[in-house]
Amino acid sequence: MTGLAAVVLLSACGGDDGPKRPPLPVGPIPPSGGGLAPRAGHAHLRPREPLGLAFLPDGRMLVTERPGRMRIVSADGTTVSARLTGVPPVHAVGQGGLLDVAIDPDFVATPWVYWTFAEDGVVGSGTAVARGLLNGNALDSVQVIFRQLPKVVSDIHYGSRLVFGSDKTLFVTLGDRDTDNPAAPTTNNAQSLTNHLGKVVRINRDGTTPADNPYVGVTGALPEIFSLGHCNPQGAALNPVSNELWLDEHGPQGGDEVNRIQATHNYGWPLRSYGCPEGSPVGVGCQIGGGTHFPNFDEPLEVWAPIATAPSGMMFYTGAQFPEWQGSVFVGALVDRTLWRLPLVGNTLGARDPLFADLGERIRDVRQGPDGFIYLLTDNSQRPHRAHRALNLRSTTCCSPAPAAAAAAPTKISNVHDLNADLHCHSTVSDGTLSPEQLARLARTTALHCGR
Ligand SMILES: [Ca+2]
Repeated sequence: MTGLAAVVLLSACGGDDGPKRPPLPVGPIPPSGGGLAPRAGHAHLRPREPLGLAFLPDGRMLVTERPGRMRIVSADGTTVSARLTGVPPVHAVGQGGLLDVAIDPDFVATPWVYWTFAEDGVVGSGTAVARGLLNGNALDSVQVIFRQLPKVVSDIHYGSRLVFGSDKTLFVTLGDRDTDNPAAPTTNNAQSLTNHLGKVVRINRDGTTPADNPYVGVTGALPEIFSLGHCNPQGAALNPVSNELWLDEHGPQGGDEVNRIQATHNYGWPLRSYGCPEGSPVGVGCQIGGGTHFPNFDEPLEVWAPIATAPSGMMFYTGAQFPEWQGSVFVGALVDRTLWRLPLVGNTLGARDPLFADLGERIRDVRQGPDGFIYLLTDNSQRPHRAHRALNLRSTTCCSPAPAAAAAAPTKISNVHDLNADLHCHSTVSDGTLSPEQLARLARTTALHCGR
């Protein structure tokens, strides 16, 4: 655990890797378009580091790779396209690079693909959102529709996730860019409405600001802001029942959170956290601001403390393939290398349950496919002996047929697909409905079949 914990202790408010730096000065806001030019001397690429996954309506998958590539994976996971053309250069340093990806709610009519990325500015870098029309293996008519302001001289805490609301507006989760240090509170940028650091913003699909955003017309506030006080939100999803945005965010040393996001609400960073300033002794006495968020800030729905889990992608499961898991939230974890299942209890969460921990892989994203199966995007880049297979897409496919059919129909339980196409396994069992524990066990078995 010591080695894994050290990964997170390196960051002021959770990143996932990269060297720790002291809080860095905020740089000037770059001129419009200034971040699109490639910057010389930034070829520090780490190949095949997948960060984001989005399904196309036909079951194929868009996958981002941090160094700046986007690819299409076939629906059966056996083939991977060449990199799509049209993706602007990214700041592929530290935690920066090509980040999340999403498709337009009206993709069939107008095939816009949206993605977030770390964009170079004249000074520093920042998270930005672009979109392009998917045309074969090309992204056409590419335009940057949002830029986090200001750019910052830091290579960590970019966030970010893209989630469309039920009204087809686009939520973007944005990290504090490591500008807030609770041990030396001099900036509190995540608390300020004059910047996009440590915020959730809400924009229209063309990048304009929705007229009903909560800070439209408020003097001194950036109108894109929807909520504030976030540290480094690297996972988000829309609650299918309430249509609210939920997210997970890295805390400092421990204090990772799941939050239910509401307009104008303040989630406390860097003034409150159940985590502690980095380097603190493990315990509750050092919790930032005493830990408790109420009544000044929104209490998190779930907390990992005193040890961080380093949460990544988030998903609400609604599919038919895992009836036992309907009504559960899933959160990937980088440090714990597990998939957390958190059952919804009304509008809050029950006790969490770790799945697939013995796969030993950092889970970057979790998505429900059009087939109702669960897909995990894993990243083995921290394991040198597997570096050549750093980009994995794993389908934990298991079937739980209707009880009447269970006795007669053999049940296909698993496919494991490796995006490098050097690994493709398939096996079957004849059981019927499976418990979550059985599903996890079978997934492990399948992994062993695949030589893992
Ligand atoms: Ca909080």
